[in-house]
Amino acid sequence: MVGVNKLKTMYEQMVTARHYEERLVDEYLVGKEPAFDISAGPIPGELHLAAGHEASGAGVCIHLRNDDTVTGPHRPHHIAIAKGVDLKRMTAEIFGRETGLCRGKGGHMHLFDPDVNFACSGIIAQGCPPAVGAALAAKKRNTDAVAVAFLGEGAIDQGGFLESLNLAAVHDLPVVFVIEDNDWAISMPKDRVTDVADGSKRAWGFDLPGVRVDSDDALAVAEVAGEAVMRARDGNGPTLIEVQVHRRMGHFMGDAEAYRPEADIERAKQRDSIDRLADDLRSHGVTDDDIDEIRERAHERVEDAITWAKKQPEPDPEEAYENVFTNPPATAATDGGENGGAN
Ligand SMILES: Cc1ncc(C[n+]2csc(CCOP(=O)(O)OP(=O)(O)O)c2C)c(N)n1
Ligand SMILES: [Mg+2]
Repeated sequence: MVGVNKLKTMYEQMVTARHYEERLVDEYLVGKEPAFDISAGPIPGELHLAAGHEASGAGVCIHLRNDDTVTGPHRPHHIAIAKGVDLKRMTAEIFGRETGLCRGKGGHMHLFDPDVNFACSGIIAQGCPPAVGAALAAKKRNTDAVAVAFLGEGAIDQGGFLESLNLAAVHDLPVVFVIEDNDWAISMPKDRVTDVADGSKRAWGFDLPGVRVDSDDALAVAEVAGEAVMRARDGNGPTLIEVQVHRRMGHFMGDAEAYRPEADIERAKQRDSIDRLADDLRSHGVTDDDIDEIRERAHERVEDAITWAKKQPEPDPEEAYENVFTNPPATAATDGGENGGAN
């Protein structure tokens, strides 16, 4: 049973994530007209928004502590917020500022917050092996920390995911894999890449429990995830969960979605896990005033983070040479590139 206080926390996280992304849309579009130059404006680079995925991040992370590890995909904001990543430093990272989580070098797909053990990556399924590593470390250290890897349904044929399931199973590791099934991998519908409609069945090949949550119902996600996290914490091994979410927007900002049937876009807009959770809260006796107060608090926090981030300094260009595996040879800056530039 997930109590009303946890439901309220989940609601706040989901509202925060949705409003955060609505505000990022405003900021992202600045300077990108008339030609869509993704490097222009205050938020450079790609931006993948997770509106419609919030139930999965909040429903899973409500069971996690700071010492539990989460690895996320290229669409990470809702998960990062639910895991408790510092919203100001995350925003500064997205705006490419010096005080960002990665000193402005990673952007929105590369958010690393060691204080709450969160990481994400633009490479799909990439988070699975590190989550297995974190789970192995927790087990070797005799702690009851767990790890959770989130990935999209478009990533479940990646070798890294399947190898991770195998290692997790064979070593009984405290890890939970969460597939966010939004039916699309960029422009590729799920049924064109797999005959297995229920991705949680992949668990069967590894003799693991697999559970699918058929709708983006945050309460249902929280109940299933609660069992999986407890199973991992109690030393009883991994679980694979698939959650049906929906993509309310394009794959990334600037995606005209010409490939997507209008009816599918409409269907996604009709379903709103945030409204659904508000109804659940009302049925637990939470008043509309309480709900409004939560929304206002979330909106204020988002505004504070964005205002703060925009005031942060840009990194010094020289910093591009720091924290990298290799640097260009000393001559590269002066030889006009004749020697091939970076090695
Ligand atoms: C290993 C790898 N191959 C290809 C890509 C390019 N790519 C970026 S997102 C994406 C689709 C991801 O779909 P899904 O996993 O379902 O996540 P969603 O975007 O739907 O949330 C692809 C193929 C990549 N980032 N990494
Ligand atoms: Mg997808």
